[in-house]
Amino acid sequence: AVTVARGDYLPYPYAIPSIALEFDLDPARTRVLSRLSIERQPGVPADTPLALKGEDLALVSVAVDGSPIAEGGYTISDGVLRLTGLPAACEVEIVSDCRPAENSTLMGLYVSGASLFTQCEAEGFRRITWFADRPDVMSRYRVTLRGTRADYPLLLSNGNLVDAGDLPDGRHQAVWEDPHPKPCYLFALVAGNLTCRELRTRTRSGRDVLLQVYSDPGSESQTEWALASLERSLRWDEDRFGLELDLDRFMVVAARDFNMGAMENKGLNIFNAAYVLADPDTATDANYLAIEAVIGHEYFHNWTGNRVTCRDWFQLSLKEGLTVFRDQEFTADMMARGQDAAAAASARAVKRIDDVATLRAAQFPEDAGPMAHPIRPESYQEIGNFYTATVYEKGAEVIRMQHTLLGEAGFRAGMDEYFRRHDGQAVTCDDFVDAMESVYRDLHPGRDLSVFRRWYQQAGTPRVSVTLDHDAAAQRCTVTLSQRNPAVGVEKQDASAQEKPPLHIPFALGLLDPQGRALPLTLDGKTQETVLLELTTASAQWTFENIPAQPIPSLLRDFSAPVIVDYPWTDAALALLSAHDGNPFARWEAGQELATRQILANAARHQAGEPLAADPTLVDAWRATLRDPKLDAAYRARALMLPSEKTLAERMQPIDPPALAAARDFLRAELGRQLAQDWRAAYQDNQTEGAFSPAPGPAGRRALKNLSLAYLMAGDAAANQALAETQYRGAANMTDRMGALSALVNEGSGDAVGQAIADFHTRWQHDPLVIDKWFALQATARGTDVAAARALMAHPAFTLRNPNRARALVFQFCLNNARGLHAADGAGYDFWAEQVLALDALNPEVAARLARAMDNWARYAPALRTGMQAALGRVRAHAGLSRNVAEIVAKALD
Ligand code: HT7
Ligand code: ZN
Repeated sequence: AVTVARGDYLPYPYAIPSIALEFDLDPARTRVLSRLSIERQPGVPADTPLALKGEDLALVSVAVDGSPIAEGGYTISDGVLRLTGLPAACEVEIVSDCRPAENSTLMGLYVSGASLFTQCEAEGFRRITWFADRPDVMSRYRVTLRGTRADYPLLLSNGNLVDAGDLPDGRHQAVWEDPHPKPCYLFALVAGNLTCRELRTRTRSGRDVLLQVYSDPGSESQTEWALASLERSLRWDEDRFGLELDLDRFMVVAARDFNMGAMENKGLNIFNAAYVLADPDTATDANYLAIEAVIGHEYFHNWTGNRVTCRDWFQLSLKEGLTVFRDQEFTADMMARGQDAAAAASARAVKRIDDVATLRAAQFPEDAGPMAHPIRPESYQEIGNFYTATVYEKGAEVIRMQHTLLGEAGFRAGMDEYFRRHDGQAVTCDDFVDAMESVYRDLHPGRDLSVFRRWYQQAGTPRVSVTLDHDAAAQRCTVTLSQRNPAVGVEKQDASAQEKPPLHIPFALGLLDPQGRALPLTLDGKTQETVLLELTTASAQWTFENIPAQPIPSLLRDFSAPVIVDYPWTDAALALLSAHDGNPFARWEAGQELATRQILANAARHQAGEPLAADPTLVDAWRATLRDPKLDAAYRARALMLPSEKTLAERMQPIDPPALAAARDFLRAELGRQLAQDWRAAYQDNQTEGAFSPAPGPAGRRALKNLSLAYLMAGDAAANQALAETQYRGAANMTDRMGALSALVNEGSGDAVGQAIADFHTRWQHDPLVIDKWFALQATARGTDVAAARALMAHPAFTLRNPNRARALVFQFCLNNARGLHAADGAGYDFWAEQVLALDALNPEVAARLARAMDNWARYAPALRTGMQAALGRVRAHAGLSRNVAEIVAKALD
């Protein structure tokens, strides 16, 4: 396998300032004519070939300045077309054919339903035409689309529609011009019969713009939220970052078959329909929230990714980490708007909790396993494998730390400087930090971000240990922070690199007195309840005066850095923080830590065959939170949820998922039983009446109500099943219907369970996104084993070809049903291997994501480890494996 290294970057020897593309659209065979203006870069030797990449293309002809080049005048090898002896400036015309209907990879030009779509990031454009398929080659595009009106009444591409009309042969055509030079990964076309919802609005500089959302005919009633989210995104980027839409028209198109969430093609975003379509009957509150976030994310890419793009794919986090940070802030601002200070702080904490929970469940394991990589990777075999939680979510944390270090105004000044320096360019992560550092140096003379830059080159989650020395006589408390950055993943193979240099860690700290009151802390002449300690060395100390008694520390407030904190907590201290910490994030964290300790202790008891126990400290803490009238419902729903099995697994060595699941289930049942009255009260108090709204208030009430139902069912299913059945039947929205169905499927018994499953299917069989929910719920249900998963796969509605459907069933089973996957007979591992191979034959990118389910096999209990390793070995031995899956399994086994 060929490994691409970050250090091997060389500029492309030719500029391609413009490209004219002509498509004769036909699902069986689409002909693409590409006319490239070519200019050799100054200083490049004249005999340097023009090298263009192509994949699964049938070449028809090549011409230079109008003269056909015969075979022999060019070479094709290893997917590269090379032309030599070109004049310093010329026009190259290439005609080739591709086969969209046969393209199951969903990269390049492909068929979904009756429409044609494209996906070019990262390296899909080479499946459309021969080109310099790399992000630093930027061109102006003119695109002509030709097709039959019957099949393709709508012909869309990037930019502005400059011409349209009928053709003499009965077809019609549309001509699009994008005024902004762009890399080819941002090219898009859509052809089909789609319905459109649109609105006109005015940018803050007074330009009229058209916003459009396209989707399948019949789904027009489901696009209102997406369009409104798009308008909110436009306003937010103007307000918070001063960034305005630079196009007359911005289109979002929903595709039923899509490898990821969405794609930010310039002016023509293509979305997975799951992140566009919503109405109260079919979409949950979580779906509404995700749609707003993804619409925002893709819209924000228009500046962070499109106007300023990546020099090479190693810089992916330049656009993705930054844009995730921007979408997180957008959601937080939307959740907090219109609220008083306390409610806004709580709403922001809810968003932060959700993001940190995702990071811990998805990124921490990645950073501790064989695929560990810095947010700016050093090498790859297949770039599609590096659209990871590390590049996206940890990348966002690295941007957030810069925001924390610079403050809101400083960060905004850094962003302004970044755009002033680099608008229209393809740049690196270093260029971004340079812009931020220029502001940081002004704010903190004599300091810089040189240590901070290591976050871009070091993999692994740092550990920060904290000690507190209280001097009662002097009423002084000294806080010591020490960091460790041990080798991870492939680094472990290098004996000389076992410990990496220290990082620049912003560490937000508060101290509470024994009654739980905040202590004022003085740092750098300022007195505050939260201080920001900047740890830039292996260890450092800070001393705080006027601390009469041993304080309780509130550590890493708001999760100010993506690290693991080690501190010798007592349960009593955690209970106090969980009841009193003035920082809502840290308050949530204390409760989670308390629960984590109890679950881990019970998992150990389970392994030893001892009886499990629920400590009253936790039950009391949960009761206090549940009853606290000052806490809003959305926050309580997060605070009362137990840590996920994935987060818990990171704390167990070796990992034993069945023991963890047993311990977590036990605690859930105990909390459900012992607090039954309180859950019942919360269930009653948090009913939502009237017209449905996905706003944070009602969504928070539904979250707490459905959590209460889940606890009640876990505590005593027989006593509460009628409640779940009534809720299922009477549900006025999908959140409540799914909440009830989930409680029934996971905890219920008798005919009512099967009847509810059947009823749900009958009601929603016409809506693929709802049927995905139906599959996912059953795939992750407590009783679903491999045989049940296989039975679900035999359902006529199941297909591996549709990524959403594959994700709903196969991925959900392999990634979120630990009991099923880790069954003692190894059947789960056989199932996984079989599905990876079946998917790989269709769609390597999606298959490689499933392949990652075995990443951390070496950290599992011995009885499981051998089966996981053997399954990986079987996949690796399979002939004809894609580059995508081969890289994942090789790294897992090496
Ligand atoms: N920038 C987009 C990445 C993406 C993608 C990558 C590989 C294969 C298919 C893909 N679809 C979209 C998504 C984003 O981060 O906005
Ligand atoms: Zn993105």
